[in-house]
Order: sequence, then structure tokens, then C-alpha cells
Amino acid sequence: MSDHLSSTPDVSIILPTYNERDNIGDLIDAIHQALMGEGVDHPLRYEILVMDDNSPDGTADLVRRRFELDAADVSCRGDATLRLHVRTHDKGLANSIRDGLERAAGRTLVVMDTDFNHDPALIPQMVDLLRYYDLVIGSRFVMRGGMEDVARYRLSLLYNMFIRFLFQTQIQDNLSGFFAVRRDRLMQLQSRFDTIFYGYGDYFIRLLLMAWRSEWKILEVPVFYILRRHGASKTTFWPIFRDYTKAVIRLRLFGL
Ligand SMILES: Nc1nc2c(ncn2[C@@H]2O[C@H](COP(=O)(O)OP(=O)(O)O)[C@@H](O)[C@H]2O)c(=O)[nH]1
Ligand SMILES: [Mg+2]
Repeated sequence: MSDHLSSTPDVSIILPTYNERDNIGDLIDAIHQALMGEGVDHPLRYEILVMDDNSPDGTADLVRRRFELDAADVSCRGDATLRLHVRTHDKGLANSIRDGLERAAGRTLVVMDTDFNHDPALIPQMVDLLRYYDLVIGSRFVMRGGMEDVARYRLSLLYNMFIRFLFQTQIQDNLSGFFAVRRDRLMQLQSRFDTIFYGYGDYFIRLLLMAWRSEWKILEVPVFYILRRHGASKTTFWPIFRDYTKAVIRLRLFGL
């Protein structure tokens, strides 16, 4: 293996997908544009890991065809590697993110939605800030953050107030799911991953609480969520409200 191929990527970007056929290709292109397109001063060496839970809409096949993956479901373009993992066991959002984080080789790890809720243009800035912080959260609830879906923005704001009240932290957006983390720092928690990574977006509440209590240096940078481009959200209000509330009450009563 050449020196170039064996060297550690600067960044691994983990993309959990479920039925994102109409978004994932354009998102991968947008990530390439943000990280090595024209006008990028300091191109990063990076890998993209698509963690697909065997989506029935053919997300995986679209990625294979559009990016000409080889038999091992990998393709390389300049300093970027794209890897597709089709998951048939332990499905679910939190499990697929954990799987991606554990497979990733980068010194810094980024997790984001694949529907354009999260703006890939922010990745370089978030990664750069990891020089000073352990964890950088894309936050809707710091100055200039926000969300195009106003009703969801307000509900999420209220829910975050509830979380802050329960756990007495200063984290404004505990439900974001758009973050960059130093790999060495994250892996210090690896023995606790079973207690963090299960369920849906509630894994992020547990991850943040553990990071907070471990006295990580955490920064929230403003992000503005635009509406998803295509397809339907998997977040349905009442079931998620019920599941998150169970999760935070369990966390408050029994700890991490
Ligand atoms: N691998 C995997 N990804 C999922 C699953 N559920 C949702 N996702 C992905 O997680 C991200 C967030 O889901 P989304 O429907 O956008 O939720 P919302 O942003 O809360 O409306 C998207 O990239 C989804 O494709 C799942 O069960 N498995
Ligand atoms: Mg989304």
C-alpha cells in the first residue's frame, strides 16, 4: 500500500441513511465541494462512510452506481475515499452511527443528516475548531442558529430547556445530531458505548451528558437547518416525544 493510502485521514464523515436515494448523491457531491472544491485553501484528506440500513428505496445501489464503487464498495477520488456499508443487523440510527464511528479512521469524526438539514459547508470550520475543543456541536439555539421549520424549532427549544433543567448542563442543542469530535477523546468513552448508542436521536442526549460530565471542552456553533430536500423525515412527533421523554427520565432516575 502506498504511503498516501496508508496515511490516516484528517476527517471521517459518517452519513447514516435510511431511504435517502434522492438526497445522498447530491450530499456527497456537496461534501466534496466543501472539502476540496475550488477556493478551498486547505484541502483535507477525508473519508465518507455511508452507513445504510439496507434501505428499501435503493439508496445503496444509487451510491454504488453514481460513485462507481468497486467490489468492496469503496471508491477514491483525489484525497477522498468513499465507503458504503450496508447494514443488515443491529439496525437503527444510533447503532449505525456507532458502527460508523468505530469503523472510521480519521483523527476527527463528523456526523450529520443526509437530507441537507445540516449544511456541509460548515464541516471545515467545525473540524478546524477541534484544534481548541474536544467536541463542536452544530447548534440551532445559539446566536444566528435556527430552523426553517418554525413549529419544530419552538418545540425543540422547549424540549432543550427541559433537558437543561433536568441535567443542569449549559448545552443549548441536545438534539442536534450534527457534530464534530476528536477521535482520541471519543474513544476514551468506548467502553461506555453500550450505554450511549441505542434508540434514535436520544443517543445524542446521552453522549453529550457523558461528555459534559467528563469535562470535555465543548463549543456550539450556529447552524440553520433548512428543510430536507427530498423524501420524508423518520422523526414522527408523538412516538419520538414519548421515546425521548422515557429516555431522559430514565437517565435522570438511574444515571448513565
Ligand atoms: N442508518 C440509519 N439511518 C437512519 C435511520 N433513521 C433515520 N436515519 C437517517 O438519520 C438522519 C436523520 O433522520 P431524519 O429523517 O432526517 O430525521 P429529522 O432530521 O429529525 O427529520 C437521516 O440522514 C436519515 O436518513 C435508521 O434507522 N438507520
Ligand atoms: Mg433530517
